[in-house]
Amino acid sequence: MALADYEVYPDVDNLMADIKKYDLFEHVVELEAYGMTVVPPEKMQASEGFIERLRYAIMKACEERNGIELGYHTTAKPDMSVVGKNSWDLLEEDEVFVEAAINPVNLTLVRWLLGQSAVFSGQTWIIKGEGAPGIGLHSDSHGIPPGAGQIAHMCNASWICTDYDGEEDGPTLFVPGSHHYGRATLPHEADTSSTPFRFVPLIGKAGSLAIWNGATWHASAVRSNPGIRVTLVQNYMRSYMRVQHDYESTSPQLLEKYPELARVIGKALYPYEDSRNPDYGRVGQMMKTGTDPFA
Ligand SMILES: O=C(O)CCC(=O)C(=O)O
Ligand SMILES: [Fe+2]
Repeated sequence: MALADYEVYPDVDNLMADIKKYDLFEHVVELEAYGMTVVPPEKMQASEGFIERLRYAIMKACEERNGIELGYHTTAKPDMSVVGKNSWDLLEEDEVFVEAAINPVNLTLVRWLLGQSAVFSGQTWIIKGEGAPGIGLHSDSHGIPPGAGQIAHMCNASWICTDYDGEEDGPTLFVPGSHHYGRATLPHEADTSSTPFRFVPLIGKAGSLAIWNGATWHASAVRSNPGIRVTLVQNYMRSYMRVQHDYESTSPQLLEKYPELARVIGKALYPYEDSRNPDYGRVGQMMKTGTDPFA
């Protein structure tokens, strides 16, 4: 008999069932030990053509919002001072962004890290052309002081929309195990050309999901290959964090169509809807998050 079969710890039993169903045990172990994992496309339960639709929607949003033409992703030569602008708040741009946010494999791993009350915090694209520079080592767990490293407080679940076959593609770089340090990098640790910390590149085919504990130190490599790297970055947080984007005003039609979205934007959590009167349903849900890291 498996421990989950006793059904005495529902917040974990439900996760165990999904981890088993989606064959994610190795990824959970990697998240615990290394602080990051890459789930290949064939495990992602995405609909046919999902990653092509997502890549297209990102490129279209970038073109429309920034008044540029990117062309095809294998040959695009974007002006790097323009493509990174206006890149947040994508959810209502196209329903493919909702699919990305509530993908069941994605949410299983997000909830493994942040508990059942994990809240969606924001989505942004990364479009990176030939010659684009890398960035230095950092933690995404902004606002978490040293001393609070026992659990994940936020996570980054990024959809890889173009192949990352090697460092020439300009991928993210990770310091395995650095989430255990429980602090952000200091300025003299951040430069990848001089840091004493060893790092590994994120390698994965388009359609993979790279997910990391927000405290895992990461950077990115220079892109030397032609064409563009396209990524959808998604951040999720515990309910006590300050989210990057307040999704409270998401269209009611969208929330009705996607109940999982209503849950993950924190419809059952603070803040109160009526600012003068407490909403006791929300109080109860928030109090429950204080009982267990998986709640
Ligand atoms: O992959 C990259 O270019 C770095 C991205 C990054 O730091 C992030 O998404 O938090
Ligand atoms: Fe980051």
